[in-house]
Amino acid sequence: VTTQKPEVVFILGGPGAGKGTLCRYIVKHYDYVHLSAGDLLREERAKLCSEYGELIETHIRNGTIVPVEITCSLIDRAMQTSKNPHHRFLIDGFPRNQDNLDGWNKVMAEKVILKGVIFCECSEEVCTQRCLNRGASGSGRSDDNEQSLVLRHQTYLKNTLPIIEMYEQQGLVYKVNSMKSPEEVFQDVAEFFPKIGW
Ligand code: UP5
Ligand code: MG
Repeated sequence: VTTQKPEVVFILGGPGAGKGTLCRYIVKHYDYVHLSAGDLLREERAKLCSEYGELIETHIRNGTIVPVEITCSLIDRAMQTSKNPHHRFLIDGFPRNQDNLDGWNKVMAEKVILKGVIFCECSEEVCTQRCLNRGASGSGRSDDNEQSLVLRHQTYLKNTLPIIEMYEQQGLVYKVNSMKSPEEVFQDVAEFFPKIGW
């Protein structure tokens, strides 16, 4: 019924760990909507009328994190305009730091049910190589270069890992080794996903 709160699963992990790829597999098999915070920010940046375009681009290029008010309102809007009648969302690449977490807790946490956090574990070397390969094959992403990747990984270690650890203490984290092939990563997730999602 319409009063039912949306269910949310966060997907976290380093830059290039395979969050987006895993989400694309999950939505093929389960009734979830994939919302990538990074994709939402890149879409917002691309709008000519956006007042945040330059700010977003600076953060993306430097691997730093956009203020939560911007990101959270994009996620909120995307959830509200989604046509999924079951209201289940994979939120990919968020929350990435304490500011993100505080902002989410303030405006969103009460409106949803957080079912769990999938943590894609992947070495820095593999993450970086994946993004460099993607850049070399024409991703067009302004952060798929060596300089940005060093910064992205630093931000991940310093700001995002503590958020994952906090969720881990709450018993919400499901880890997956995302250094395997995409199919294998999905198979591993499929083992525990029904425990999270239903
Ligand atoms: N690939 C994927 N899985 C593979 C596998 N199992 N085996 C072999 N190859 C695999 O994959 C990356 C590449 O690796 C692809 O070429 C893929 O084919 C291959 P992808 O699935 O895209 O990995 P993902 O973890 O999603 O990598 P992404 O680059 O999107 O991660 P980031 O977390 O760095 O990027 P995001 O878009 O989330 O954020 C970008 C920036 O936006 C941030 O640095 C930040 O500046 C900003 N941002 C915020 O400020 N706030 C937010 O809330 C979110 C983002
Ligand atoms: Mg991604």
